[in-house]
Amino acid sequence: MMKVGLVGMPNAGKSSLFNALSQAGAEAANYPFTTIEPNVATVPVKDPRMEQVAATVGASNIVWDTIEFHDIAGLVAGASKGEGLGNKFLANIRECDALLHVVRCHTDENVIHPVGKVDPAADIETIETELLLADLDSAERRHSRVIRDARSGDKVAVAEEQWLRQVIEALQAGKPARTVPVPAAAPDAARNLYPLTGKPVLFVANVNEGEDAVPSVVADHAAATGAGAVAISSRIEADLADMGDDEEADAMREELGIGDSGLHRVVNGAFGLLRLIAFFTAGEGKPAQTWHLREGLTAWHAAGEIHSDIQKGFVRAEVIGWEALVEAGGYSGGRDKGTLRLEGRDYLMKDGDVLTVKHTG
Ligand SMILES: Nc1nc2c(ncn2[C@@H]2O[C@H](COP(=O)(O)OP(=O)(O)O)[C@@H](O)[C@H]2O)c(=O)[nH]1
Ligand SMILES: [Mg+2]
Repeated sequence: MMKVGLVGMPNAGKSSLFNALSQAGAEAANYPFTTIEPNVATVPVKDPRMEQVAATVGASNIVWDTIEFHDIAGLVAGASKGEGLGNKFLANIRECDALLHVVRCHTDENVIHPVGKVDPAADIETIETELLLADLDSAERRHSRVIRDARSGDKVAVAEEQWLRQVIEALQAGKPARTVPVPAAAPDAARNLYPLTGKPVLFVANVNEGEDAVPSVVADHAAATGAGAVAISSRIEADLADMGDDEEADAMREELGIGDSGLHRVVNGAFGLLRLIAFFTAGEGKPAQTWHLREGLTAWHAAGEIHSDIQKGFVRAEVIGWEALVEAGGYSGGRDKGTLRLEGRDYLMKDGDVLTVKHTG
């Protein structure tokens, strides 16, 4: 399960977008969202490969992995210093795998702007500053710890210390941590710090009705900071979602020339941002399940996605590519053909692997 958080200035259009994503209208657009809390909605990520895998092994049913969207309200200037409910919001953001940063670009005068002026670049800076300051604080604390190990000559610590110094410099210059590549010699450096500005970001430019281009201030900023960007009109998407799938909504989409592409762009953009690979678990007479993992992680990490106990008791993994499994007609066929392999915990997972973890306990 991946968590995607909606952040942005008050009145930017977060809740409108969230509602659009979670409404029945989204269901009609092939995204059967479920609202599980007022500000949390999930959507299953369908994968046609899984249908073949499940049929091949005779699974009882399919359980789809989900993306959870969180409407995170109230990130305001001063949050990093605990202003308002600052700490709580930052904690919410910390738990997310990626962020949708909603930026008000529409110029509707009926909608109040918190500082009285529509200025996308300034709004982005306000939000990012809070995240940068929170990261600076944790990076400095982590640095003072790691520098001791680095002085003793520990190679990993030396690489991590260098990286932290670069991160601190970047943050001080107003650049997010994701712009500083993690060194090969300290692969866990980012996981140890877990910076808010290290998360992938998709800027959602909330534009005037009838526009569909990302304004250049937003597009340029996204490009300069390794983020993605899409344009939508949150209000129209919310209105359309309210209408559901009826002819009126279709006619309106046609008239506005937006199809159902607005929400598609957001969901696909969010998903693409995460740079995930899919893997599958499937057994006869049991639920087959899809999972997602960051690129470059191992069978041991995959086991942890399934269950912490399975990871703890990891003995070995049986792995077969989904196509090879379908081709062989099942696991025993794969064993005969040699396409089903035994792998250890450091096996690098590939997109489309079907995994069985042998574990103790
Ligand atoms: N004209 C216009 N108004 C919008 C748009 N998106 C949101 N709004 C309005 O702006 C106000 C704040 O939107 P909301 O989604 O609640 O913002 P949030 O504070 O970021 O959650 C509401 O009155 C919305 O109807 C838009 O694309 N165009
Ligand atoms: Mg809101």
